Amino acid sequence: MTATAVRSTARAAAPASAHPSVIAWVERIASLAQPEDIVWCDGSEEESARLTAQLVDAGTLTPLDPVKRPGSYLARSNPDDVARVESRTFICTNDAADAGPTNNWEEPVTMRRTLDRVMLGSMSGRTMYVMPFCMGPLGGPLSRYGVQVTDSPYVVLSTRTMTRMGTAALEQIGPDTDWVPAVHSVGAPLDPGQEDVAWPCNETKYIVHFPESREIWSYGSAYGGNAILAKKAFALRIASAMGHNEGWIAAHMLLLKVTGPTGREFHVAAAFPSACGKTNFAMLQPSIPGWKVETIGDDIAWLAPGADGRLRAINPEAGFFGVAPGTGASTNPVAVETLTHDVIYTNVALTDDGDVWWEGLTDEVPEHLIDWRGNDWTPDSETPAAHPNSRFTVSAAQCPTIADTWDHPDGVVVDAVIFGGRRATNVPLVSQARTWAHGMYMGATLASERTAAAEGTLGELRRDPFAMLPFCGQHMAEHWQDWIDLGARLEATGQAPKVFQVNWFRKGEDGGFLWPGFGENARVLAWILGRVEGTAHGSESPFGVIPAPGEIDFEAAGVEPDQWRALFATDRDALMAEADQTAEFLSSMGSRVPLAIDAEHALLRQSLSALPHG
Ligand code: OXD
Ligand code: MN
Repeated sequence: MTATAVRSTARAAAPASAHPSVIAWVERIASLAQPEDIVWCDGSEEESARLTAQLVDAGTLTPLDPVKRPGSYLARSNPDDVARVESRTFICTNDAADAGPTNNWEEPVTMRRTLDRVMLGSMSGRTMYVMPFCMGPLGGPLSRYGVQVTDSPYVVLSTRTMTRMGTAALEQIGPDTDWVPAVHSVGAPLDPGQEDVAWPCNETKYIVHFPESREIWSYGSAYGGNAILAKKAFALRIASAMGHNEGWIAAHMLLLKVTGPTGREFHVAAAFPSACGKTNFAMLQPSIPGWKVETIGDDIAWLAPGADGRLRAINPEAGFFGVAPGTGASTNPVAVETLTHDVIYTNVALTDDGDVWWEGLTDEVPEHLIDWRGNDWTPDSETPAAHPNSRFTVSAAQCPTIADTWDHPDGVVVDAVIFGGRRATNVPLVSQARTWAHGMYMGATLASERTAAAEGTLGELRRDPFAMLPFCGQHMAEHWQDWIDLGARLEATGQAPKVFQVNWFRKGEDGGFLWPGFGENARVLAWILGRVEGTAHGSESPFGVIPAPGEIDFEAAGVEPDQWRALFATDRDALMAEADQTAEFLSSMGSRVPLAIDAEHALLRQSLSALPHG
């Protein structure tokens, strides 16, 4: 098509409800990417069925057994397109200093030139789909809008599950609506007559964010966060910059609702780095009678003070894009039940009877599988059957523990904020921050050990402040300041949530985990809520307030008294060594580190120096 023809196609196909600003943008991108055709997505069942059939024909999706996994499909990606590519993810602020030390920065004008070059004709021979979407409940005060164009029907199906996508979202975009434009191309134009491949993509990849103009451009990948731009690119990176200007926070956090034995309801927001069990915690099945946990979100929360001065949160997403390996009946039975129907699986293994399998789904390993690359696999094979980053894409509404409040437009009131990493040493099972600033110090210094540490020494720490390291679209230290400012607003009305740190992963001398985790984490959650309610007294420690003797029945969780003590042990030398590493980390964040964080670090050092030697 000529550029003029492309433009007029974009306009002709636009629904009557499309705002002129959206149409003009679609025309502009169409004349750059030069697709064969343009389809405005309505988000309907019929559209989804049509695209699914098309993807089955193209070999991108394999239907699973309709009795074992009704409505479900398996996709196998190109083996070089299997994960988010952080090295190709850019934050293009006008001033490099505003992207901060943790992001790849590139000068916006140069980057725009590069994008124009790679996007020129990048969709030729393909259909460009226009997907209006809403993050958060439609019309909600905390919700925000976006429009993504993509040349991947697989990305359309994924976005339909992960967001409120289609006509209803488009109708919300009026003259005064700020909406985020997101351009996505797999970067694989087709010549006339050229046969397509099952998973088109390009070796060259760009995942680019312009936080100041609130734009996203993605080229070369169809996988997950690289391509479902509503998720990490919008709901975390662009949203962190939006929140900075508008007084709210985009957080890499799960949200859950807990009901205690008295019937009192609480809501909890928890930040754990990627692959530290957010989905498992969000779907927790408490081991203690009388407690119920319901799910609101498993990955992202948007947080803002409500009109009543209390902290409110929404899950901006509508689905779960979860890691399959490690999800099984013993680790997350709720996820296993959620995944029984209407799921798109990507890069898991296929069983001989047309079902899916991945490491950790069952204790028993099937005798024969087709692995994620499409090859025969047996238990003797040297590579995993499912890719370690294989995924399921499923609607949140079909989770059996989804809370009735999960899509409440005003969000839920957050009673407790939790930070947690994967730490073999030093960090106790649970502690409560003394103050909001102390809690923010816990968030800012969050880390996971890269290697299992030997007893008494400290493994190399991968810092992941607020679990946002790959997802912060602003200067990291400014993100910390936003949290501190949020606390000041909440404290002004005396209604700030309590802040806690947890660590399910501390190891004993024998290298084994000291705490069983999973359903037993409910005991920790119950203590946290006891602190919120004022029924748990706790005791002072250098880490903050920890459970007083008798406040957590650890023996019922199968933990011996000496293991329990080890979960809270303070090794002065190891803690001092960590404090030195933390000082280096804080100075690597530059001059924008909030004074309150530096002050907390000094306080920690003071309390460590009071610890007995040896
Ligand atoms: C995710 C991640 O996919 O954090 O949620 O990487
Ligand atoms: Mn995540």
